Amino acid sequence: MSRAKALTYCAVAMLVMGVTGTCSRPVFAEQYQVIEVTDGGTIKGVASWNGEIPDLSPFGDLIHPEVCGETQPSSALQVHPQTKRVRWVLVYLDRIEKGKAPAEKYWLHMGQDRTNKVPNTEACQFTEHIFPFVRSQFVAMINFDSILHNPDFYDEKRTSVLNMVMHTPNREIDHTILQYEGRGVMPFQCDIHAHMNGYWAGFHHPYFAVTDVDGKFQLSGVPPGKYTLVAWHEGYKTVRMDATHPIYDRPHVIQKEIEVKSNETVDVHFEFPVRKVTIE
Ligand SMILES: [Cu+2]
Repeated sequence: MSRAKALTYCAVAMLVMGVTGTCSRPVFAEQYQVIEVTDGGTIKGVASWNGEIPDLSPFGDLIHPEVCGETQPSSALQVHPQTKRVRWVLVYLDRIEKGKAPAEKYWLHMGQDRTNKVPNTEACQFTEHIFPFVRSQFVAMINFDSILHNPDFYDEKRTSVLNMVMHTPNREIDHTILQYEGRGVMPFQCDIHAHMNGYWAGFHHPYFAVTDVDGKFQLSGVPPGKYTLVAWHEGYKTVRMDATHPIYDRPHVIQKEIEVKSNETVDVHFEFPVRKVTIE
């Protein structure tokens, strides 16, 4: 029962878009208790695209082409051309009060790790383009590139709540500043490099995942019960520019009611987009 040492976090009414407030206001607080989950089930599945795949223009005229290259693809919509699977979908349980322990820390990597200790890193990119974490835990950031990146985190009103200047390569910086900031899935960006955009979300529980290049996700160790499972994909149509950074239209969100049974697996299929979007 070591895990049953109940950690109770001050946390948030998770991902209620548009809700404001801080953790010190109990009306928005939720509590999460870490328990030993011995009979948990698994939720797994895929996200796929239905219809024509919009062709988003890559970013050109990049600053620091010697590191970043001449162009960079848009991360706003990545659909595999053959399988039509969708990457970068955030899948999460809407509410859960008891369950497995979170990770000790949640990593946001940027740049290319030339030692390959961290897989799938790329120069001038956030490895975790979609960056969920558990608010009670450390957020750890590291920049592998020889040039400066500054992850700038915005809240739901698009006010900067944390601007980290990462000028020293390979130096880890841990903090908990985002613990009480922002509600919902919110943007972050590198202010220097227009193509470096992402989204962050602080949860009070660790039941979330992001779809991989094959559109797959998995949540394990889920206590048996009924849940609302949410799949969130960012908007991908540029509606305006903020300096050199594109601002996209509203996200595509799907909810499904599911039941998890002891030691069983629930298969879920999410199909995007949820509405027709025309890209000129
Ligand atoms: Cu940058």
